[in-house]
Amino acid sequence: MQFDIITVLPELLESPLSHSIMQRAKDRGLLNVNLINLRDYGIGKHKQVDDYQYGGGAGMLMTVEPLDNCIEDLKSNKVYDEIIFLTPDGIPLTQTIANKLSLQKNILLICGHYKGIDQRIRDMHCTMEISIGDYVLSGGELAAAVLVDSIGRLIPGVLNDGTSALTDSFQDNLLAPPIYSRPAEYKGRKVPDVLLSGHDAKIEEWRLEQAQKKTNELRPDLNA
Ligand code: 6GU
Repeated sequence: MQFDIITVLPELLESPLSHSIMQRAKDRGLLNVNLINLRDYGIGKHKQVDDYQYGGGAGMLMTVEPLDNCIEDLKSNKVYDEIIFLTPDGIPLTQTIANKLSLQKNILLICGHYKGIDQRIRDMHCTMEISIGDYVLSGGELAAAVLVDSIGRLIPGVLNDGTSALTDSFQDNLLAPPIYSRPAEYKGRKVPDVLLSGHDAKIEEWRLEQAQKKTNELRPDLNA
């Protein structure tokens, strides 16, 4: 799977996608991330990519021409399955969306900065607009890293234990149950007996109970 990411801050995306599971996915040839510096398409001597908004208002936005030139350049080499703008006014990212996107081959991500991007880019090029939650980040890069991570780990062969993505929180609309490792007792706190029992059916039953209890307490909206 190939992600091309348009950004004015490629440095911000390098590290988050170069460790742990994402790096393993790259090493295995299952994931490739190509960062495109929008500055290379900037206008004039100062390679400008931003300007004030028509109608007035605080803050700059990313202008239409550098983005359009950049996107057209990329499109001339490749057909994208989705062109996604990361924005707080997009649809909220869910596990269902990550699952669907993990089946695609080529995805182009556009990271906004400042106040956002000229609406005409969204109208001309974007097939999806995604938000990672109801709060505002200073740019789309961290959101893009979150999106690539959530999708990348779902690509078949990326996780070592092929079933482990299936037991994640949200995969079944339940929060994950508590988990424990050695030692069986620490500072007087004991691992629940059932987990040491070796009784698989009882363990599964306990985990489901705990997951349901936690979901009802913290996220009743998930099984509404
Ligand atoms: Cl995708 N971008 C920005 N700038 N802020 C956000 C976001 C995206 N999702 C939540 N907040």
